[in-house]
Amino acid sequence: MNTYIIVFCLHTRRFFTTNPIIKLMLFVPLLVLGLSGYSSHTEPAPSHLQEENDPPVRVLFDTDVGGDVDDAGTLAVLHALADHGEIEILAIGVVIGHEAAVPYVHAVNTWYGRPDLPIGTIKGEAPYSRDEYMAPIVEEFPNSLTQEAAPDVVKLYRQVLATQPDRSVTMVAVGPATNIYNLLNSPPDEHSPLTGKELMRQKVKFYAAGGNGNNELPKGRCGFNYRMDLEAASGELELLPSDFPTVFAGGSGSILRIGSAYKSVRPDHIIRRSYEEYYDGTVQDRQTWDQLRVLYACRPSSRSLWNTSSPGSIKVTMEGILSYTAAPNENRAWAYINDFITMREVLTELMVYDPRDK
Ligand SMILES: [Ca+2]
Repeated sequence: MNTYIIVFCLHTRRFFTTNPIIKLMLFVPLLVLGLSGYSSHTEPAPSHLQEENDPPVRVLFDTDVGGDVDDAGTLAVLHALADHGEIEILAIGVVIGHEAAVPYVHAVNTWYGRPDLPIGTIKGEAPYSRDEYMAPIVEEFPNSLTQEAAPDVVKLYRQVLATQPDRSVTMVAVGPATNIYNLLNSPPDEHSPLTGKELMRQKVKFYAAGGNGNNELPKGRCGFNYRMDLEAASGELELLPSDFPTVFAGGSGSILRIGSAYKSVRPDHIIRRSYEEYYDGTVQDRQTWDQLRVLYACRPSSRSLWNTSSPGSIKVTMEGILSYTAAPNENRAWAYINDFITMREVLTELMVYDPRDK
């Protein structure tokens, strides 16, 4: 039943956004879906995921900004959480190959008052390169960091991790797994005598993974992010230490679409402008895979809005099939929203936040 509803929603996307009767018909089952707890496989966040972080949560954020506009909406969420004192953004890494990505992230950081926030970028072969909205924003808003001038992302991550307290860093990947896989495989360097895997084991307290974009765990096709670099996706799941939780919290983003709320903010809001460029001039709702990954990772108190699976093993094949196996001693889980109404309110407030209203 639940699977049927989700498949129906995905295959009627056009009607979902334009036809009010269809919208109502779909909303009611979604509400029931949420209130019913979604699935017998899941439960409110297990005890090891219910702990409150002492704010601010220290965050490393890895993005394929430019491919899809949910990354832009997620940068808005990050900066809002930082302005609320809930998180400290340690650094942002770019995993996409487009030359506008670093200047775009720098423009966003600058607009939110964080021009000095470290930005790293992939220097080798990128999983893909695309710009669906960034170039006009880079033209319109101040920025001064180029792709060439930005440091290598793995070097930057190693440098940042090495200087943080043990078990203190929350990592969030909202794009292909390439940068994280390269970090796991990185050798000792001037920043740390540890390998990347050892460094993550020592420093990371939580990892929000970028997979399950198709909303198909506990078993099914992986989403766009993992598909863009299956070797890295499979590799990260082989290498990630089980010392810290790895949670796939973005799946419900296929269903929860937000973005039209930008119509109510000032015309020069940088993320509103990004959504306008993505949709050829008028903001529209867009899926929220990446915002969900960040919120689950960065605001532990929000985890009651998801049902989280019991601990288990999660793997992906080279054919792109994700699968979960319950296992008490493994430290991976997937999570789906159980309260869509509240989640929409929470994410919308963070996305439309304007630092000029501080
Ligand atoms: Ca993304």
